[in-house]
Amino acid sequence: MNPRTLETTPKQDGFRMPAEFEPHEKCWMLWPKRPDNWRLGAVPAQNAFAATARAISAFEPVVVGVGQDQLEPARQMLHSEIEIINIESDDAWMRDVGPTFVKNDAGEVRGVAWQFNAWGGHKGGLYAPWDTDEKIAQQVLAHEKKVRYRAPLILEGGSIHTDGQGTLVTTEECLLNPNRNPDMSRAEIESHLKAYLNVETIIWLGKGVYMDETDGHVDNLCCFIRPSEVLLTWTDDPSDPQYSISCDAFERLSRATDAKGRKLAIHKIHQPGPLFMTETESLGILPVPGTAHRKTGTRLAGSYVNFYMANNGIIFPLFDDPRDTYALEQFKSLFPDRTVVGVEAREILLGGGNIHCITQQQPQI
Ligand code: KQY
Repeated sequence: MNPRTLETTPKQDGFRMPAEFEPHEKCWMLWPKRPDNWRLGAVPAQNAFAATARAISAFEPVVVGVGQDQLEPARQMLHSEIEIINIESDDAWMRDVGPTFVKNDAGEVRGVAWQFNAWGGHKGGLYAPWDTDEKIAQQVLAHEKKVRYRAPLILEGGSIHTDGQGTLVTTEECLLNPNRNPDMSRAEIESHLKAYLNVETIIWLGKGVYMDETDGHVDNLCCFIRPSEVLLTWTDDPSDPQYSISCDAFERLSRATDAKGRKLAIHKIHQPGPLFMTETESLGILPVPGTAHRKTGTRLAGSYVNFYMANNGIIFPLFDDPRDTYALEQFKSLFPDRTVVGVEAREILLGGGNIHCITQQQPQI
């Protein structure tokens, strides 16, 4: 059954996108399976997804959408507390293909369904077709009996972060990329963000993390951790291509004021690595024409910023890297009221994203 679709916008109806650090009803995920993106038939990735779901489920309910042919293995691998529902998908990035939830002051929750073209369609996108992914937001909303807004632009949830108080941060590399909405100007894109997320101030960063195949999703680079405070991925190494990207983001954030007129406190978190795909890893991925091929030695877009803020918890990626220990300590000091849990996430990174990309929070009513 399709969710009821409105012709109005969330702004017109008094709905806004809450920040991720606000209370959640539950967390949504999908189940990975495609062998041309995940090595060894996706089994190592499935283990990492299951560990992520388990870690989040200690703080809030988790629902995982699983394709019909994977229902049995997923049931075996996912902890019994995790709800499984049948949702078919092209891949497993709920952040990008799921709805963005919006909420009003009375506590009603609705969903925005964006258009999706697999991160660039036929101009640099990562796979085709993507029509099964396109239908996921409406299935989630139908399951939750939530009303839907259908936004008139291509956008992935990983390309935006909000403070829930009228400010949004995004990147030019992604949102202004001609492979998303080539006929829209920056002003038109801003006007859709304002209408569908009910924000007033948009902070434009330049590029996303070096070699990020999403064309620079902000969720790998920078996020709000509370109102007027952001966390930015960083490197101290001026010879690393990430250095100038992070310096530019730092300068833009330093100049910015949020929707309430506040300056931002900017916390830097040092990136892991740099990390690269090994030969063993790349050989485990099935090469298929039409799908982005992953080669040995490719630099991976590893970042601790790609973490999930659960109710009273922080679930962050571990990379088997010396920086993991510093990241853990930093998360603990940034979030003294939350329990910080690391999850081994290299297998998720090998698929092109991380913990934030595979999750989508549904706000509490
Ligand atoms: O950054 C994200 N939100 C998603 C990453 C998707 C990678 C697809 N291979």
